[in-house]
Formats: sequence, C-alpha cells, structure tokens
Amino acid sequence: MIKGITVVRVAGSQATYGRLSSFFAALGFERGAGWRDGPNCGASFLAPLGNLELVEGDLPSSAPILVEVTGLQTVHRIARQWLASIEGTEAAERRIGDIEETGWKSFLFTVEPVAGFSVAFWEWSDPLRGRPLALEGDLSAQGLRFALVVARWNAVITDRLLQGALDALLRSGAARKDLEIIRVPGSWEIPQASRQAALTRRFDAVVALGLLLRGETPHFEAIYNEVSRGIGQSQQETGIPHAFGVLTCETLEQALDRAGLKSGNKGFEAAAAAIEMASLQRKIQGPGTTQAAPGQADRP
Ligand code: RBF
Repeated sequence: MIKGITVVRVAGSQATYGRLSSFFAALGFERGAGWRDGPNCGASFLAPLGNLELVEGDLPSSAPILVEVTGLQTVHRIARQWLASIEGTEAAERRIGDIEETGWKSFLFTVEPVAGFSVAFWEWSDPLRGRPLALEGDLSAQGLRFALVVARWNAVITDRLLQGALDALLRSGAARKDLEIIRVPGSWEIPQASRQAALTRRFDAVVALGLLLRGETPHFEAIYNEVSRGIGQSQQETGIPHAFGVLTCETLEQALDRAGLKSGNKGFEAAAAAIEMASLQRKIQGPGTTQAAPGQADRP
C-alpha cells in the first residue's frame, strides 16, 4: 500500500542544513522525527498532503519543490522577514520573488532560502474552485423567531447582555414581533424556562442570558454545571438551537467587561450564534421547513 511521498534534498554543508531547517520551521512546517545514522542525518518537515504530479507541457514553476499554502501573502511576508534576518534586507530582496498570478488560477512566488535551493509557494486564487465546501448558516435573522431567556439576578449586567442580543437580532433583520423576552429569577431557572419556550415550537432559537458571580454564589461550580447542562440538554432534546450567554465571572468588573466594555458584549455574540444556528437548521432540514424536527420534543 502506498503511504506517502518524500522529497529528499541533500544540504551540502552543516550550515546549509541548519539554515534550511530554520527556514522551513519559520514557515510553520510541522517537524517530523528526523533521523541520524553515523555521520549522516536527516531533518524532516511534514505537510498534511503529498502529491506526485506528472506534467505534460510547461512546468508550473522552475522550482523543484512546490508547496501549496493558504494565506500566501503571510507566507511571503514571513519568508521575506526570515531572509532579511539572515542576509540583510537588500540581499533578501534578490532571493525572493514577488507574488505573481500563474496561468492555472493560482498565485505563486519563488524563494531561495540558500543560494541554488529554490522553493515555490502557491495558493489557489479561488480556494473552493467554484464548489461550495460546507453547509453554513448565514447571519440574516429575517423571518426567524427568537426567545430571549434572561435572568433578573445581576440585572445590571444581564440587562446589558439583553441589549446586546436585541441589537444583534434587530440589526440582522429580525422583526420586533418575532422576539419574545422571558424573564426568570436567576440563572438556575434558565434551563427550565428555555425548555418550555422551545417546546412551544414557536421559536427558531433560544438565547439564554445570565451571570453567575463566583463571589456571590456558594457551590458556584455545581450551579454552573447544572445550568450549562440544563441548557445543553434542552437544546439536544427539543432540537431547537440554544445559544449560551450565561457568563461566569470572578468579579463585577470582569462581568462589565464582557457585557459591553473591554471584551465586547457576550449577549450580542450569543444572539449572533443563535441566528447562525437557526439559519443552519433550516438549511440542513431543506427548503420549506420552518420548524426543527423534534428529537424527543413531544416529551413533557
Ligand atoms: N443567580 C444568578 O443568576 N447569578 C448568581 O450569581 C446567583 N447567585 C446566587 C447566590 C445565592 C446564595 C443564591 C441563594 C442564589 C443565587 N442566584 C444567582 C439565584 C439562583 O440562580 C436562583 O434564582 C435562586 O436560587 C432561586 O432558585
């Protein structure tokens, strides 16, 4: 059985061997095990895919090694920086070519990490080459209905999470009439209310918002585990996506950061996840479907 392809290049001296090793490591190649046998040794660099290619007609590049990458600009920048750090800027410029379009729907540059040893890096100009790769939800909330289950405990924060979530939903095209806010006393009550909401099958997704403050909450871990387990279980058993927006913080200051100050608004992020999952659900289920197929949704 064929297992893999190895391109072997002899590095003429120890210095070249070290320099090439440093170059490929700098570009993010994974190090293989390598080997040593008496005076000889081999350094190995791994790529996720190998390919033996026979070409009839023009060669895609004069370099004997072609490395396919994503983020060609970044690879080019790293290669140039590496060269500049070894050779100085001027010499580096002579050893690295510009990124150029090829005749085969891709971009390519060639670099000589040591004189006489050239490698070409290339990237498809259209990485999907016209084919959709994945089924993904989009971020349009138009026509989708949401339940926002919000804990009143720590309302100074949960109100901000709610504002963030409403902002995300309305700005993504949800109609006000399709948003229902359900208030519960504390985070402990969120799973039960979320499940009740999901079971009505009036919603495409549930957004759960709360804050558990470690300082205020004895048995913090136990409560948090139960809240997260309950929300997850409701999501699995009802088949309706539930976005998790229950913060767990050490201090109020940390909570403020996550409710609109330094670290964004986690309510907004939870709502964006809910939109994406509701949209994905519709796509997975196919056209014409408006409700998730329940797993055990009819169970009381
Ligand atoms: N609810 C929260 O959402 N966040 C909290 O940090 C929180 N801390 C609590 C601390 C104590 C000592 C108690 C008794 C409750 C706390 N709750 C908190 C409320 C809890 O989620 C629930 O609403 C109540 O326990 C009533 O079931």
